[in-house]
Amino acid sequence: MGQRSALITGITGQDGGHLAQLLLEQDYQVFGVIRGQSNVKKSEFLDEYPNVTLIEADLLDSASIIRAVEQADPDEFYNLAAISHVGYSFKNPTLTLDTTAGGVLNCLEAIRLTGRGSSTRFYQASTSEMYGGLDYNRPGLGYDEHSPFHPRSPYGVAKLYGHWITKNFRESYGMFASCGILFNHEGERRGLEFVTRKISNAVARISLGLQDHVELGDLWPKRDWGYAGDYVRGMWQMMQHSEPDDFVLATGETHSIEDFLSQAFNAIGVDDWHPYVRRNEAFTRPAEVDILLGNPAKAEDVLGWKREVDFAGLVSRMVAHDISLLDGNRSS
Ligand code: NAP
Ligand code: F7E
Repeated sequence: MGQRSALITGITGQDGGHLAQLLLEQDYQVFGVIRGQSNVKKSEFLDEYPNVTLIEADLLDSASIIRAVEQADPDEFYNLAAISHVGYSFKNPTLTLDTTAGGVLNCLEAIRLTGRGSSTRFYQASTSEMYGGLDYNRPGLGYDEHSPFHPRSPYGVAKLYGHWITKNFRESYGMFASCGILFNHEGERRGLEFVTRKISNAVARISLGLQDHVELGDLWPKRDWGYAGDYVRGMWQMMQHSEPDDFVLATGETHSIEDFLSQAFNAIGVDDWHPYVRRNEAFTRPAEVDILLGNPAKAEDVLGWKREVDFAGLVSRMVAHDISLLDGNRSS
């Protein structure tokens, strides 16, 4: 078999970086979609991954995605691009709809219209936000591939369209199109706008005397938080499976933001985080997802997927990374 090729949208995002690394290690030829005429992440990305070929395209521009598919001629197409921030999606719902929902259709159509419907395998980044947390009626068991969907944000609603249009292309055209229903996954590459990285970065800055508090919204919601490196391995495993299917990736544990704060502040020797945290309504949402807990039994049984990093390990590696990053910046 010759060298395999993969096209990744969202390559500048958290999962895009982890996935590019995984595929390069496996000797794939990796192509990444990059948008914007002066994307600040471009040179940063190329410094880290000089062997990734970047293609200028935008999920909103269907012709550009067709050209990207023609240039990369991918064996595997990972659609990771999205407006992915839930809070932002309430403020910009139309852009979220066009990107996070319509963008998926543009990718699928690009594969089909370029005659690659039977040769290119497609991965869609579906999400636990499609469940919404309201119908959590099986305490302890968690959401699985058969649980009902009830999205609670423009982001969740848009992702549900992406999920169903991917299944529709599988059923209508026989495409190898799979959806990974991934619960929250975090790590050193997580954007600072997401709560875990916002906390790990603030805790690192507090420990170094660079700030004295952090402003957050609601602290009671619970999430099933795993490590992104484990989850991109699961994406790849879905693409190697004998048939297209949908899989939940999760840890099977759920923790509140308060739990995350305790763990993160413990890592710098602080027992009581309350003096360092202030509430700011700006970080709350019009509708909240109270609790998410996933059941990854199918991925474990069928794909042999297993997460390696646990909650404590995740928090401590994020805090340690942010401390060393800030230390390095201070001394350079
Ligand atoms: P992320 O860090 O927010 O990255 C999003 C990526 O999408 C960025 O590379 C961004 O590029 C790109 N993008 C946005 N709009 C675009 C457009 N119009 N055209 C092309 N690219 C565009 O997201 P992530 O955490 O890596 O997540 C990857 C995917 O998994 C997303 O679809 C997300 O919704 C989904 N997901 C994430 C989680 C999680 O916990 N991380 C869980 C379930 C599902 P720029 O650099 O140009 O902005
Ligand atoms: O919020 C609460 C917030 O923005 C987590 C995305 O990757 O995972 C992510 O979505 C919780 C929510 O992630 C702040 O209200 C409190 O209850 O880190 P988040 P998310 O909304 O769970 C899913 C699976 C995805 O698919 C998404 O793409 O934390 N929270 N205070 C806060 N959240 C933020 N961002 N900032 C705060 O200050």
